[in-house]
Amino acid sequence: MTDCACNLLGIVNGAKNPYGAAEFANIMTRIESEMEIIPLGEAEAENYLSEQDKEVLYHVRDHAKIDSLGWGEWTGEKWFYPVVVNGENISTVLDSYESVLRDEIDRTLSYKMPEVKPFKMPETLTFEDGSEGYLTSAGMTGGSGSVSGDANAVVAGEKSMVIDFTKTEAAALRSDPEKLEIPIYRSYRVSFDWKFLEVSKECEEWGMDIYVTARPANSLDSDLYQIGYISVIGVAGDSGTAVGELNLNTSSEDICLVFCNGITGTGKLAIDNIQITEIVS
Ligand SMILES: [Ca+2]
Repeated sequence: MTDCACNLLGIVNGAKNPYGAAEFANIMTRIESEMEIIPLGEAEAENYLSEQDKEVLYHVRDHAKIDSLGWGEWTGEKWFYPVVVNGENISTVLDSYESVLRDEIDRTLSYKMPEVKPFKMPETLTFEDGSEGYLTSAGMTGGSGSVSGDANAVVAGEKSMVIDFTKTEAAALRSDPEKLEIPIYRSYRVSFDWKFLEVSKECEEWGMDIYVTARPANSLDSDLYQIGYISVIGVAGDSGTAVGELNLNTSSEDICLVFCNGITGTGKLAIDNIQITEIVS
């Protein structure tokens, strides 16, 4: 174990004797300095970390404000090219970025660990009462969804949701964060029954591709911040059950479950029995 790992272990466990921990780290450092090869990622160390310790360590690693590429807005290219490539004066270059650095320092000092909210599991959406439940087409550019009792459109029971995808690479239906909160830093299993009612000509040979993913409400039509990919592919008449996982290791707020069209054609997909459960590790 490296002294850095010892310190981290001490911090995570709330070291009762920081001076002893520091001395221990010193001894480890001295021993390491006499070693020809310092072992990295000692598997044995894992035994001393609880699941909670690991969660904290992974969170710190994934949200560290400084990495090898720079620090927030203070990226490597801001100093590397002027100083190293163009040979500009180091002091002048650094002085010109004082406000950028100041902003990053302020941001870092005011950083708070995110609150992980509880997930209130919704009931399975069956559409039998005729309502869309927590789903909506508001703000969607790729089509719309509506509950249908048409015998040909029903997947289960007497009513199902029919999504009309009218555009490629666009979303037609989503969950409403006002009605269903999907808290971040949790993992979910999503499942639903589906049936393709119709697909356009270009999809007849290879099938129409639809996918379900999670996107923040302020970026519903972009795959930039999307997480997870539950795929459904088929031609008219094909049916099945889709199951997939969404691991929301993201700081994006107002996460929506989004039904998107792929890159080819248009068509109609009926869905039913949508279940969202949390995966507790
Ligand atoms: Ca139903």
